[in-house]
Amino acid sequence: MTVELAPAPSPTAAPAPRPRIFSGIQPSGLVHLGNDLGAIRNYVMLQFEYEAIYCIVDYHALTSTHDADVLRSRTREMAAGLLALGLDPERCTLFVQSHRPEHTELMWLLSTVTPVSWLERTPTYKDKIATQPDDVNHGLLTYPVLQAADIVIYKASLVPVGKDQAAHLELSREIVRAFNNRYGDTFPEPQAVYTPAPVVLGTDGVKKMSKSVGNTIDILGDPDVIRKQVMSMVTDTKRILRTDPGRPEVCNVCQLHRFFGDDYEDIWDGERTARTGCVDTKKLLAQRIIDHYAPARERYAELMANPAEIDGILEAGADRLKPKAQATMDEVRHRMGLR
Ligand code: AQP
Repeated sequence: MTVELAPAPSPTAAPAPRPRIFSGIQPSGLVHLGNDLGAIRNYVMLQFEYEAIYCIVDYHALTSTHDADVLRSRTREMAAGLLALGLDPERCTLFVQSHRPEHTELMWLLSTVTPVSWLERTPTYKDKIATQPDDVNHGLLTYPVLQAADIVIYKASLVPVGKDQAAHLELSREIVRAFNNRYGDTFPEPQAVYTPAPVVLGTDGVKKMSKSVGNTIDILGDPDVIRKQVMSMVTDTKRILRTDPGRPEVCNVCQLHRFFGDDYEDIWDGERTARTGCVDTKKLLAQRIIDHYAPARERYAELMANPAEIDGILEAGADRLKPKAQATMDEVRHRMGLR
């Protein structure tokens, strides 16, 4: 379910509490174009108007990443990436999930109101069974319950996510309803806030862009890598010869041009009339992505050279959230008859 965002409060109005938003991102690799177009752009915008809480979900990443050093460094990289793309620790709270272990206690409590059948029908669970058949761990099945706990422990009402997360968010709402029905009105039902971008497809042009699939465009990576990734993109598969007319509406490269410049209709026209070839269109896209993210790439390098700054921001974020997390847990334990 999507929501209309409330207008910004007028500067003369009495200060009202800002609605709280929450979103999480996995430290499972470098931040990619799908993350930015699908979610991070909203994270940055919303921090100005809402009480924004953003979480690097390392507990979730454990379902696929099993090397401790890799997870630790990816967590720091993800924090640097989010800060470089515009998260401002003065305006939002950025923290690491495992630094607030109350999330996992709440997850257990929520799991007792969650039928297993709801989890088994989750599309991402079915995908994971296919992509990591030798590692179908329990965490993959219960991932949506932890996700619900992440959101509701702060009683967040809005969740900026990519459209690929729609089914998970609906499940969070169902879990909240089940809890509230059994134990009384405790949590608001979280609602998704989407960017205008659809689910961004990966370089293969078929699957959603995803770190675990390896079809990403790593926007904060080396420009040569970005160029290589964009040049490897699958375009309109029916356009065989350079002189064949292209179909921009099914070409992933053409679709991505919508987000990098206001001349995409002209670019689409070039493809339709075979005035331009796929290679030209890809070269242009690669350059635009490289240019667009150049300042963020620079800031990312500065942050990565100063890990103490990143760690300080993450620690301060987790400390700031402690009273909120503990207050929710006190209420939930009381409602459920614990202690
Ligand atoms: N392709 C995408 N299109 C639109 N939005 C996307 N998001 C991710 N991919 C796309 C949004 O980014 C936020 C963080 O998502 P994530 O942590 O689940 O990142 P991921 O790239 O999806 O990670 P993995 O490792 O590849 O995990 P799997 O394969 O398990 O999904 C979310 O708001 C998401 O909607």
